[in-house]
Amino acid sequence: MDQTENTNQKNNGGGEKHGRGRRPGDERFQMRISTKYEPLKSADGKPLSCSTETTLKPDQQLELYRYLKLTRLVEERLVNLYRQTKVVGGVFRSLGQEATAVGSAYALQPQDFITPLIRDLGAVLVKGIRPRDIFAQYMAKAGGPSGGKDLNIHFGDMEKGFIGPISHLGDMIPVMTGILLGARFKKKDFVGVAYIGDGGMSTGAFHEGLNFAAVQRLPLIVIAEHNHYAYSTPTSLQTAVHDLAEKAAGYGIPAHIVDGNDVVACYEVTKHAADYARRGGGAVLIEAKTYRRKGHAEHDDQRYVAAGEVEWWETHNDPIDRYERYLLECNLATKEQLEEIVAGVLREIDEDCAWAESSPLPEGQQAAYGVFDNDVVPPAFRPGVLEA
Ligand SMILES: Cc1ncc(C[n+]2csc(CCOP(=O)(O)OP(=O)(O)O)c2C)c(N)n1
Ligand SMILES: [Mg+2]
Repeated sequence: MDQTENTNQKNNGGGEKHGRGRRPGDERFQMRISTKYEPLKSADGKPLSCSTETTLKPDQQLELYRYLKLTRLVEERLVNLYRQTKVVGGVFRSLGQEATAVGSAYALQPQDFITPLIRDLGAVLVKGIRPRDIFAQYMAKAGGPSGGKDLNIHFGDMEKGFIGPISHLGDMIPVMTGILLGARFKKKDFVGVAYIGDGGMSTGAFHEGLNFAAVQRLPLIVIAEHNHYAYSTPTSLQTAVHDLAEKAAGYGIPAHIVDGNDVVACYEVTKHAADYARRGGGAVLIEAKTYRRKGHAEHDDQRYVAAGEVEWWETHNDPIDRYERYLLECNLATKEQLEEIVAGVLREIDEDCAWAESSPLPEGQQAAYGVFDNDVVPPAFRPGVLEA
């Protein structure tokens, strides 16, 4: 496939979109941005639904609904635990953004890798992590994935294909690029999805990682979650581009803009990018336009957000409301079926949360292992120091 096969391209030849400082008609320069899945305004004030053009089978569509609800309800339970001071550290929500993580991860194959960040719990759940692991991890329990040694989403699972974040800014881009280069050397065949926020895209590591992946034509898919804020900084105050997809031009790679609140579109666009990367096309940038309805973390009161903004998104553009509307309008599910799915999710959450709450914290000495290399660290950090 040619890299320029994307439909509805934004390029200066077509006059649709001009890069800053570029002269119209300069044929050397072409922005390869597909807008096929970009957000559309609602027609006649009709409530938004999802893309109806899909290759998803009916049972997969119901499974997607389950993952969306699972993500939201696991996070709601985490907030509940946080308010009871049972969580060690902060709680980061993906409220309003669930479709981006769920839809994109669902488009991957089991051997593919992801590097999820704080808004991507949905992708971790799609990769096969159970709610009990998440609860135990947030409460720093011995039976949690990191055995009580780290917090919230700071854990990975190589078997299931996801790498724990070393940072929430640009750093996972070069990490995933390195993984893909290593895979090429070992003749392993998989694609990698690296998630990144609008703020993280303005850091140096993002640039170096994506540039290298592009030059090497590695099968890297970068999903840029344009959620309007980086901590308290609005996107317009930390980048000069309007569409984050424009940045792809600097690396010579194609880009897509997708409605990040349309789970079907997120699935389709990622599948398209993954097929392209798998066939040897190289790196792809996907900008998912979405909105962060909560603060950076639970402690953040969002005083910097304009009055009514969050409420507008909640009422008019909630990804789960939209997907429910789609499933019902397309006769893919009945209201009762959806309620049954939610009841099943709640049962699983209750069971897993009870298990995690009743699980022990790690023994002090046990928690000191696997943090440093105990053969080379100074004596003060060796586990023995924790003995009474
Ligand atoms: C080097 C460094 N500086 C600052 C932080 C704190 N920090 C974590 S996430 C974040 C903002 C990320 O914003 P964005 O990339 O838009 O992602 P979002 O939270 O919106 O998903 C900041 C400043 C950090 N983790 N590391
Ligand atoms: Mg952001």
